[in-house]
Amino acid sequence: MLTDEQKLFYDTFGFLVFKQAFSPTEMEEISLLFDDVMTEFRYGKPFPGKKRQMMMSLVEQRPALSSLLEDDRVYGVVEDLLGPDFVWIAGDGNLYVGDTSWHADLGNRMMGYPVIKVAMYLDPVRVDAGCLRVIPGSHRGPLANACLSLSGHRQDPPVYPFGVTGEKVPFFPLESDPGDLVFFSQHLFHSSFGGGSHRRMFTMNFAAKPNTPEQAEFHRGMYENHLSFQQKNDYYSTDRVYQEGFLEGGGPRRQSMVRQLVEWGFR
Ligand SMILES: O=C(O)CCC(=O)C(=O)O
Repeated sequence: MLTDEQKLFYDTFGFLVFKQAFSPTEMEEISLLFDDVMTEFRYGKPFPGKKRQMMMSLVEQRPALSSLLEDDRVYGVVEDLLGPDFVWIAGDGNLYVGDTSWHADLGNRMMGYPVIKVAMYLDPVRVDAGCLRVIPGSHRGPLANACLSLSGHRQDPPVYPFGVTGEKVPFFPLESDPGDLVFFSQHLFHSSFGGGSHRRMFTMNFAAKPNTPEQAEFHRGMYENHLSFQQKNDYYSTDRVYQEGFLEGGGPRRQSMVRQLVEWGFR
């Protein structure tokens, strides 16, 4: 499905963007379902716009959203990038408020173990108005190590190792319109600045087939973090990571990506 050039692009720069992968009609449905689920997980209350709302199992909540995992435009690309028997980690639905400072989701953990985030923004996001900014190539090698010091931006008081604030760190903008699909490595440094207080976005996260005890341990750690997040979630608390029935359902593609999770006893 992916060309060799696209795979090389992802390997080298750490991301791939597919413009208008989904039609306006598809996006209308996805958008409505997203709003519906996010509202349900606020017990119908309006979003106050003060603090990010995040819930883990968004795409698991509605069949039309869950089907994205098995859709060629997601599954096919992920399979090409991660190889056979890749595994589902979890998704999340987000209403972002304000800036997201520079970070790589995995920091310097599990370097060399491929983990991908697939993101869909449901409103247009532009360079100084909430689009994802990435540092191309920062997912591996010396640049990955050098970028770790960006975590200083989150210290109190903040530390700016390169002498510039977050907005001034050199980046490539992944501007996005509804229908675009963004794939990026969870080792890639990214941020976003200038977005509003109601930035709608959801993700789907996958990892290559775990083959070592360290990789299995990593998945357990992620699961435990997610579970604890769900239990303490201010908007809606639950003691599961995956929606009831999700791990048992779907077609062969979904079953293949969750089999390992079921064996590990995740729920
Ligand atoms: O869109 C954003 O503000 C940041 C997204 C992000 O950090 C993530 O999905 O890991």
